[in-house]
Amino acid sequence: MDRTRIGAKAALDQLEGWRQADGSRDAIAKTFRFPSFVSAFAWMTHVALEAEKLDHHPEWSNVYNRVEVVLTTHDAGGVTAFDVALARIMDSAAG
Ligand code: H2B
Repeated sequence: MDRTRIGAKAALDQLEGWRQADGSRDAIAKTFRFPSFVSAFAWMTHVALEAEKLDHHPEWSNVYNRVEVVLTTHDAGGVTAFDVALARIMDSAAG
């Protein structure tokens, strides 16, 4: 996998439930909701370890049972295959 920019539109074509991030950045976003704070945080812990392995890290914030995620590749100035890969990890871990 390489950090060639593919852009949000190409990434969104390959994913379910993701959207263009707010603002003018080339980034994709998704809101994840869980049954509880503990399940949200457990998911974040799992994803954090996978992100570290991939050396690709999310922008995210958590409020109670909700996690707001934005993915982009800072080195490339936009969305790459790394963002699609991390999005898929997040989706499959969320069940
Ligand atoms: N994560 C994301 N989302 N974008 C990057 O460009 C990026 C990263 N770069 N994680 C990585 C780390 C880079 O800074 C290190 C040095 O590999």
